[in-house]
Amino acid sequence: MKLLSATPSPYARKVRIALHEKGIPFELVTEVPWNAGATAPRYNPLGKIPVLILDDGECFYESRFILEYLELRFPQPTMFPRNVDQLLAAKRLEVLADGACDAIVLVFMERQRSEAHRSTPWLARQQAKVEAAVDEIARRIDAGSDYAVGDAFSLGDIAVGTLLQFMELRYPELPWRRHAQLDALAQRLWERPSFRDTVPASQTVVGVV
Ligand SMILES: N[C@@H](CCC(=O)N[C@@H](CS)C(=O)NCC(=O)O)C(=O)O
Repeated sequence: MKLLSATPSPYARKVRIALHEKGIPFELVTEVPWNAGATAPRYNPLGKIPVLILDDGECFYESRFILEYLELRFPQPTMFPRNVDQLLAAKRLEVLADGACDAIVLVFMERQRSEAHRSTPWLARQQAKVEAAVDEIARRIDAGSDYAVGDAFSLGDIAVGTLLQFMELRYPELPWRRHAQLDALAQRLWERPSFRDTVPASQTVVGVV
């Protein structure tokens, strides 16, 4: 299978980490989805990466849907806690982390505009979402554990670890390390081979806004 990806994308990175943790071989295809000539619209009507393209041509898009596909088709090792409360906790963390990433992408795009066209209230609205989501994630992770939820690596770790490293790239001014439990979790997660092999990197976006 192939994964259509972009180097800064936290959504593609979630999938790359899950593929790595599950030991599933795949071909990584990297592009800049915002730029002219991007192939994503051929595979995803929404024009977004990540897209997982199976050998028979079937496509899965939207990182959460792709992670569900991987979990259903390749259940071992599991990324979805078997305990229902822990599964719901991990999925909540994913909702919060993905939502924070969405707001950071909007901030990044707004900052691409010239100052005359930039909306200060819009930026403030998105920044407030990121800050509130990070506070809530810090409140909800299992502070006494090595993992975000329960006693095993899961979807919650993938989502939170990915958000925190995306902020290092795109939103370094947010002092998320003031939450000692997030700092400690990040240090542990970022040591994993699946995180070390997928550190986000900038791309040059041309002419979107
Ligand atoms: N909710 C989606 C978000 C995916 C997304 O926003 N991808 C961005 C790159 S980080 C993209 O491809 N944007 C191109 C566009 O919106 O035209 C997911 O989780 O997969």
